[in-house]
Amino acid sequence: MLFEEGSFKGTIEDLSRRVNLNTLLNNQGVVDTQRRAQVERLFELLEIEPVLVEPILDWLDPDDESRSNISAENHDYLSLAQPYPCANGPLDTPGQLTLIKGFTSKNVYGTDKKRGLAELVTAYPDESNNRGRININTADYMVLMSLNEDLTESLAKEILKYRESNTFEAPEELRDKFGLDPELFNNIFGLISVKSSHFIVRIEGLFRQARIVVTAIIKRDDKGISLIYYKTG
Ligand SMILES: [Ca+2]
Repeated sequence: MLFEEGSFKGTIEDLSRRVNLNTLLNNQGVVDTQRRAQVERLFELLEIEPVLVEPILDWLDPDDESRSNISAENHDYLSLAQPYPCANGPLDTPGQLTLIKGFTSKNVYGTDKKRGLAELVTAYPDESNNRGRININTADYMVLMSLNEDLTESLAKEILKYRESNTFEAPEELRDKFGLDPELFNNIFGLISVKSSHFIVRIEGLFRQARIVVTAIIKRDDKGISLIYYKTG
């Protein structure tokens, strides 16, 4: 959009098209094995070692006991040349992955040739009722494939094609429209939804020589829209 001496442009992205890494631990703090398997598949698709899910689990969990040599906890991060504490709690943004052992700007943000993890994961939604469910109407094809090893690339691409002119009104339509094996559908049923509640909004404004970028996370529910995270810079 243009106005005198300046302009702004913005994008909005649904976060239920991504995998919520905070759901690797369930509400009781126990590893959710189904979500762990999903994240490991996503890592494989991105050519990231699946075992790197372990340092994420240790970053999230409240204790200070490393799961393995591959992982790390507070004492490891505090021993670095530039030390910082382990969060021992949920991620706020995918960018925080670069703080976790085994993650670099390359595997988090990608390269010219390869996609990075940050664009496919999120820290939202955090509510227990729809926690981390993937919206099959908007999910990235790699995220669709991460739902189950039997959800193939060709099926994911068929789903994307179907979405060009259709909207899933219920998760069951995925089974019915694509003749999904009932066992496959039952395995992914708990991971999917047809709704989204959280969105990331990015606005870039230019005025004369100045540039400002605003990133915000907004939540939409029965009560309307609320702002839950905001950053400028
Ligand atoms: Ca920990």
